Amino acid sequence: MNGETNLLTELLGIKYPILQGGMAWISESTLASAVSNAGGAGIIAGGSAPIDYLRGEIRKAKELTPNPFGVNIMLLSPNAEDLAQLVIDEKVPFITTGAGNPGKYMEAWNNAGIKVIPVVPSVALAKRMERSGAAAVIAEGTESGGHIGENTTVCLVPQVADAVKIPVIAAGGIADGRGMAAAFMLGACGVQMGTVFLSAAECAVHQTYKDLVVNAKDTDCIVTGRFTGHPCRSIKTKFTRHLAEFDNDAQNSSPGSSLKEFEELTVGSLRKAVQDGNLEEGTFLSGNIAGLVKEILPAKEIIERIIKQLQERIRL
Ligand code: TUI
Repeated sequence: MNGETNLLTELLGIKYPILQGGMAWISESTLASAVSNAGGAGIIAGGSAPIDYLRGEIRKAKELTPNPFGVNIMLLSPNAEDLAQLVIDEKVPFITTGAGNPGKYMEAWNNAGIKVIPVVPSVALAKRMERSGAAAVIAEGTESGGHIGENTTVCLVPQVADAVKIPVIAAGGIADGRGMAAAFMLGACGVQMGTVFLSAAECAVHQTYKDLVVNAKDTDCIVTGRFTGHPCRSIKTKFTRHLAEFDNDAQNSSPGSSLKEFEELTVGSLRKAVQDGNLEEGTFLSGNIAGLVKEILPAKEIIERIIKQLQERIRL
């Protein structure tokens, strides 16, 4: 490998082994096509969006880039089943999955020739996914934004890399060429990055969201919702500090009583952040690496800077 092409670039037909995280409400056709046009793998996030909207986004991206792009399927979403079929109908070349085990869809996707790349928070799930026919796995450390597992990137990636033969992509806490070089040292052959692409000029989140990311420092993220079983990392605000109190309260009282209140507070909170920049009721999902992200740049420039930094450090 010369620092650029490798197993993963060959698998996906991309120039650089960089995947853009499929971020619900955020990763749509404009961002995904900008990343794919820049030589990375752009990804449209299904989230819980209506299927007709997603079909439109996939078709728009096909117009905006001649290069491959993928779709992320968030398995907790009520639309997961329909989206699983949509990616087959639209002949999407590769998909990533998150927030669950995609086992029940694997056969249909493999039969359709779709390359499946599940996010795995553990070695056990990585092995199961390899057995089910995954083309690669994304070992995502707890440094990530949004829904997170427990293990860190630096611990998880080498263990997954030792456990499977398929390509391993590192995610969580990576936003520059140093992080990417470190991921290679840990045994990954590519990276997935979400937070740094929140700062892309083509990323359509509210300006308030971008400002929070580029002004964040190292200690500005917080995890909420551990007591629900679906912990989420976001930027610290008055609202998310309040949400974090539920975790402490749940230890001292019956979690059931506070679950309903928590759900009422958080329903729609990502949309309120992304579309409205609502600091009072929005959840601004972000990875712990936000402190490293300092400016708004076109996706092409983000990727080229990262590859330049990478090449200054490693030649494999
Ligand atoms: O999925 C993500 N990040 C997300 S999804 C999301 S929307 C959401 N909002 C509130 C609660 C839950 C989701 C926001 N951010 N990242 C990929 C990811 N997947 N992280 C962790 C996992 C994961 C967890 C458990 C993958 C598989 C898994 O399997 C458990 C099992 O069934 O074996």
